[in-house]
Amino acid sequence: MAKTALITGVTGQDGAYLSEYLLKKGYNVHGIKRRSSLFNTERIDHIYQDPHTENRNFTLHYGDLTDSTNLIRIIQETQPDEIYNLAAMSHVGVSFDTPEYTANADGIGTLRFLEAIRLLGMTEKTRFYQASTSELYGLVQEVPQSETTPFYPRSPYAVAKLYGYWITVNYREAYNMYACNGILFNHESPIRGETFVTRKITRAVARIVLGLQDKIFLGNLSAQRDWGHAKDYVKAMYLVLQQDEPDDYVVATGVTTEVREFVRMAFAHLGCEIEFRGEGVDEKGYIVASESDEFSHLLNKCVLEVDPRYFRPTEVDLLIGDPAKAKKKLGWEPKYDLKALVEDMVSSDLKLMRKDRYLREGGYETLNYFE
Ligand code: NDP
Ligand code: GDR
Repeated sequence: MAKTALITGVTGQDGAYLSEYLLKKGYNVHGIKRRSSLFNTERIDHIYQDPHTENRNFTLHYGDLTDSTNLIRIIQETQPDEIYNLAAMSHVGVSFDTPEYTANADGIGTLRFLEAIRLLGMTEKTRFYQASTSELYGLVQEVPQSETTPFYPRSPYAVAKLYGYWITVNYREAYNMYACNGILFNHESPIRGETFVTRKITRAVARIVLGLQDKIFLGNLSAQRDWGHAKDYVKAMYLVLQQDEPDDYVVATGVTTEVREFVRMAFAHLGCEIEFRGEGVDEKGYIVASESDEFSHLLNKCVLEVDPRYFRPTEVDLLIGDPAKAKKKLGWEPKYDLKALVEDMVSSDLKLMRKDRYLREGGYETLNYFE
């Protein structure tokens, strides 16, 4: 019998990769998406199945983490063997602007799911995966960070996720539920949201070299992150729910890199060398060499500036994970290193931006409504 999975956050980066991965494994996949005024299914359009398709194995339901009634109804209707709770207000910077909503969706949203499973009498049938995060570690207590490192969250997002983490552990212990946390470190891809730093960089690098944009403005260039590829990380999510006993796992590469270095690698992939001059808010990036004639117009141009508006009231300076437990117990092994990740993202954005430039040159730009 095919297993049934219910995925929240199905329209997001991880939801899209995980859906495709589970469909390939023969699962019936149900996804919860929010109603929005524009289509928001771009990342899953390639696997979408029309409601009139016979024997369809990918179904979308409208729902929201802040509405328990619909969560209960969807779980009852779909009877999932596995729930992957990936939905969240996932932007750390934005959580300082929307702290109450973030607590409701990311913190209490997790409780709503666990309680729905319990109320429906499905604790024996349904396994639950919670998308926990390396942001829980926050202010550095020890490195590398592992399952036993104390938490010290540094944003409304991380504090909300701390509740999600502990309520998952509590329901496991109190009601003997198969409920697990994947403590995932940053993972990126060509379909990463455009306002996270890696995608903001790869998109801007592509636009700068193609002459569609002059420069990029970034915040803290010295932050260090342990970046992996989302394709590798959704496989770990699946493995977490396939074990004999429920448990919590750190998923990371074990390598950390500064934001500044990510920028250097992104330009380097297109044969451009960037040099950083100055310090703090006065730091700037200049292109000092180019292998390709196509990009020689950038030589000696300032293409990067620091804008303090992107600084966070409290920052997480250094994340580096220890994935030893996931490797040993889950047999998980990432395929992508940072260089391969950067290449994948920059190549994809270069293709997208060439399409943009083609449209611009063809005169197909958006017009003002009243012109
Ligand atoms: P994204 O921001 O790409 O996707 C988030 C998803 O959640 C989107 O589908 C979004 O819908 C949905 N969503 C947001 N709020 C609600 C709500 N109130 N009700 C229902 N759905 C909602 O995140 P990622 O895919 O990158 O991350 C997946 C999960 O993993 C998140 O919980 C994130 O916090 C966590 N995480 C991510 C890491 C990473 O590096 N990517 C690392 C560690 C944890 P819409 O498309 O409509 O906006
Ligand atoms: P993060 O990711 O906060 O780690 O959360 P993000 O890419 O937003 O920031 C990483 C680091 O880069 C610094 N930074 C900037 N960040 C953004 N977004 N924009 C900028 O212009 C910029 N300049 C510098 C940030 O200050 C930070 O130090 C991600 C999310 O996916 C979370 O949901 C997830 O839980 C964690 O990763 C693990």
